[in-house]
Amino acid sequence: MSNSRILVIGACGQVGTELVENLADKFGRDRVIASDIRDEANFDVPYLRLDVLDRNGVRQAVIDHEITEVYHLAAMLSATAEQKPDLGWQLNMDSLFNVLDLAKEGILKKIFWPSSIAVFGPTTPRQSTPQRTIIEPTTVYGISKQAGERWCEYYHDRWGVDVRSIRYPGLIGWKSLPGGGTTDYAVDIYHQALASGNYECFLNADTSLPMMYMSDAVKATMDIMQAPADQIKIRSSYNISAMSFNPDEVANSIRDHISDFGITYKPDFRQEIAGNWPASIDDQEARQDWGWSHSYDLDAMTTDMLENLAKLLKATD
Ligand code: AKB
Repeated sequence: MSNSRILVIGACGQVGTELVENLADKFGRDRVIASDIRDEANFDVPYLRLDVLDRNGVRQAVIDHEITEVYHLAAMLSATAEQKPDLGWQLNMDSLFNVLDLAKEGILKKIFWPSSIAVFGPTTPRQSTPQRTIIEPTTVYGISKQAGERWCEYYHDRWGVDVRSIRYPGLIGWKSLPGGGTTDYAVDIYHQALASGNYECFLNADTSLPMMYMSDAVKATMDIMQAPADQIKIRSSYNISAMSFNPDEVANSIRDHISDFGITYKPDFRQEIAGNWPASIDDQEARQDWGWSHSYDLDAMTTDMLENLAKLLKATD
């Protein structure tokens, strides 16, 4: 790994913001480049404006900066992709090929590309959803992630491409905001708890979904990329899991800190998306194959979220 040069594509997003910091801490600031479609961004590592749909631009950036590993995080998430299906499909699929093909040519040595619990659909067993099961997604985002998983495995099996992937659950962190996902409520709720003491939730009270604190998600991402290649037995995408909760449960966890926190429910189109996703995930293969483990449960996450967001609010007052 010591000679790796890393490019994070989609670095300004929810995962990228934290992953870049962690990669730079671990491998050195001169080994990591952050990139996104924005003109400018605030990172402690060099930043490159890059449109992941610009095939030649991506290729040139990888060659010019002698990149060996790409973390390709750019995607349109579930709720936005339902509003813009064509664009969602184009962004999520074409960008993946732009990166996979560079590895097929031998220019890139390793790729991380996230899939999602969105690959699962209404016909999938909802509780402890196994690694291998019925996969019939009903959203554009889910279909694009399912197709992406198949392509990753195909590129690995046919051309030996070292691509690694995990199926992210809903991700929660205080350093950045999510955008366009169905699980975004689980971040917004903490911000609103501190800002106003009330939250209007776009999912029903009892909609349980698999979730993960960002530090665990970043750890999973870095762990799978550093595992010896022969430990990565699944080249489509691994189930990973940390906790499951519904909006009522997260509200109760917040009430341990803010006793009069109030929540109301006004489900919108995202309820249907969430209702077709698993409530919990079986991730035993990730735990066995490359030693995945998580640290945060709901209450530990709530404590950390509220503490850090409160500090941020104070600092910006
Ligand atoms: C979304 O809600 O779309 C994402 C996901 C589960 O992949 N957070």
